[in-house]
Amino acid sequence: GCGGGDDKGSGGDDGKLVLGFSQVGAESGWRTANTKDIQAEAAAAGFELKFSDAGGKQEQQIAAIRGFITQKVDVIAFSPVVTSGWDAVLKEAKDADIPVILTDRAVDSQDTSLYKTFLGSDFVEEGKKAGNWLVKEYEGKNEPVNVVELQGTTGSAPAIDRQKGFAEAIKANPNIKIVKAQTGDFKRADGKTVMEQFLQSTPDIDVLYAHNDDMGLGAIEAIEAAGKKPGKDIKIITVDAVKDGMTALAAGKINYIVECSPLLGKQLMDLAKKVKAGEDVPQRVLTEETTFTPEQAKAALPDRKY
Ligand code: GYE
Repeated sequence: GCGGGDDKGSGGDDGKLVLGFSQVGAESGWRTANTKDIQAEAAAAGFELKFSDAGGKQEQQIAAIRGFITQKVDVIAFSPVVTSGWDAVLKEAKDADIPVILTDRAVDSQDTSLYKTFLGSDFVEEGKKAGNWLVKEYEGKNEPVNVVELQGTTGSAPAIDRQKGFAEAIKANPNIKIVKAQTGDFKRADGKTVMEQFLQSTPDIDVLYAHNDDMGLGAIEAIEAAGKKPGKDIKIITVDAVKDGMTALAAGKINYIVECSPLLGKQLMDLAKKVKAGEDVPQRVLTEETTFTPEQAKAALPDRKY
């Protein structure tokens, strides 16, 4: 640094806080919006951002984090692709005295001193909101309701928790049955191919619950190709509320979306500043979210930023 003794601890040559961020990949519209927001907010905060895209691979995330440790960045943040297998690299960061912020997704490490805080949504709650809507939709009816579930990346926190919350919400209604569940890896193309298989193997699907908008949008293509009407012949519930999802919701092809906000950048930069300064931060920082019906989507779409 060049500002004398008071810039000690700031890793950048020019005294800027250096943030190393390891992103999952670019699997969905949510992820793209999340990446853009983090880049924009890092610039707005005057931080130097070292951004690394892991292409959906845990080994690449671990390598990126090790790289950040070698480069002695001030703060490391990352969105773990899966929940397990992080203890060793988190221990390395801790031993190097570099604070870590979990962003968006959780890890299953028992030792919570391995990271400073976890910023992101409550995915169990999201799954519950999706299930509660479905229960309400079929209230007072006893006919069987056949649900197929397109799950997110296997072993990821949002896939585990959205499955769990949904199952809890519907469990008191034995007529509502999950007849098929498979991963579509949070991707549009996979959502389409898995839905094609569901449609071939299961003739009477009433409802699709997709763990994100992209998989739901891929499934809509498969449903239309099979000569059925998405939103009518098959009701569709998704999570995220990105613009493409909201557009399909407003058009009646999706029936309900549970919001999951990708705009974590501002809160992440504030937390990075604080952990760098050695200030206390809460162990858990939750994002505020809502839900959307088609009418609400129509009203919200003109101002939707992502
Ligand atoms: O819902 C999905 C993305 O971790 C909350 O990851 C995130 C999820 C999001 O691929 O679209």
